[in-house]
Amino acid sequence: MTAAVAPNLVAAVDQARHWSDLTAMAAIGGFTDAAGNQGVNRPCLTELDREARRLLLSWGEAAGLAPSVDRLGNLFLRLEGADPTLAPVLTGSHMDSQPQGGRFDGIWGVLAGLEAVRAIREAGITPRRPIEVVAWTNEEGGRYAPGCMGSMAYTGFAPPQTWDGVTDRAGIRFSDALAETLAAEADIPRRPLGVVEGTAPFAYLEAHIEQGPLLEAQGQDIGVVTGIQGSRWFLVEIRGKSDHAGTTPLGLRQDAVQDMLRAITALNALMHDPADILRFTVASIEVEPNTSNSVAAVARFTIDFRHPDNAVLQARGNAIEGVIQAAVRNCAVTLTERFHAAPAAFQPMVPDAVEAAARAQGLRHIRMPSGAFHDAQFLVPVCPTGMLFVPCRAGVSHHPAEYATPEALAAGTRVLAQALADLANR
Ligand code: HGY
Ligand code: MN
Ligand code: MN
Repeated sequence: MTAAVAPNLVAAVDQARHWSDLTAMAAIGGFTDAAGNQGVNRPCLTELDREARRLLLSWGEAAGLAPSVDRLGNLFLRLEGADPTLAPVLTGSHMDSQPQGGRFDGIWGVLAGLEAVRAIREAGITPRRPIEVVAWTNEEGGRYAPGCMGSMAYTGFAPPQTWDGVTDRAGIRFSDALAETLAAEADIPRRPLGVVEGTAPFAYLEAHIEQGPLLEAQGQDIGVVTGIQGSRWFLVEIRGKSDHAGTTPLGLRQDAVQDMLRAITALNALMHDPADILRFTVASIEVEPNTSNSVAAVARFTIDFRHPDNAVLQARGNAIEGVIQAAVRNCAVTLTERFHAAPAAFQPMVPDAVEAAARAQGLRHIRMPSGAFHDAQFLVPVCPTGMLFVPCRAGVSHHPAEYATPEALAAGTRVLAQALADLANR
C-alpha cells in the first residue's frame, strides 16, 4: 500500500496524541536523575507494570481494540480484520524498563502500534487480516534473568514453565509475580499461548528506538532493520572461604573476589577484538558476605556476550568456562548459561514493506542491523519478521538521558501504520 492509496492513513497518525501517551506512560515509574534527565524504572510484573498495563488497556478499549492476555502475561490488543479467521499481523514491543532506563526503550514500540491501529481505524480502513498490538512480558531481563521470557514462551523457543523458579533480588519467584499480575487482570480474556497452543501470526513488525548513534549521525529518519546479532548471557559463581581480613595470611586464603578478578582479566583477553565488533560486558556483581573485614566467600558476576557472527558467538562463548577454570587460583567455579539467542536475519517480506512505506512517505532510510536484542529475534522462526528504528539522541539508551523527538517518533509511527496496513491486506 503506498501513501497515495491511503493518504488519510498517514495523516491520521496524531503526533500530539502519541506524545501525550508516551508522556503519561513515562510518569509510571518515572524519576529525575541528578543531571535532570527524566528516566523510568518500571520492572516487569510489579505494581508499576500493572498500572502501566491498565493505562494501555484503557486506551485500547477507547480505540475499540479487544484485549487478551496469555499465561505468560503477554498482553494483546486486537483490531479485527474483515476476515477474523486469518492469521493476524502482530506488532508491539515491551513495557518493562531497565532500572536506570529511558522513556522510550520498548514502550515506544507498544504505543506506536496502538497509534498505528488507531490511525488505521480512523482512516476508515478495515484490513483484510486482524492486527494485534502486543506487550511482551519481561524483555529486559533486569528483575528476572533472562530477558525475552514472554516471546520465548509464545514462540515455543522455551517451555512456559522454564523460569518458574527464577527469583529476583528480594527472593520473589517469577511464577509468583506472574500469578499476581494475571490475578490482577482476571477481567481480561485469556488466550492460548501463541504458537505453542494456537497459530502463528502472519507477520511480526516491531518498532523501536535505535539505541545507537547511526541514524542520527547519518541524518536518517528510518532504520530498516535487517537482523539482530546473537547474545549469550552467563552467571558465574566463584566459591571460596570467608576468613578474617586481619589475621588470615594471603597465602592461606580462598578469596572469591581475587579469583573473580583473575577470571574477568582472562575473559577480557578471550574477548579481545581489535575491530571492536564483539560486545563483552560484566555489569552485575554480588559478593558474600560483603563486609570489608571478611574475606569474600562467594563472588557472582554476569556475562553479557554478543556478536553478529554465530561462529564467533559459539567458539568464544564455549571457551568461557575453560578460561575461567584456568584463571582462578583456589576457588570453585560454577558457570550457568541463562540466555542463548543466535544471530537472526529477517526474511525479506517485512523489511521490504517497511522500506516501501518509508520511500512512499519520502523519508530518508537505510538498512541496518540491530546491536540490541529484541523480542523480534524469537519471532523469526515462526513468521516473517522485521523491525523499524527511529533515531534517538546520541544513540543513548538504558540511561535516563534516552530521548527521541516527537517528530521522529511520529514519522516512525506513520511508516509503521502504512507497513501494517500493507501486510494486513496480503
Ligand atoms: O539488552 C538488550 O539488548 C535489550 O535492550 N534489552
Ligand atoms: Mn528494548
Ligand atoms: Mn532495553
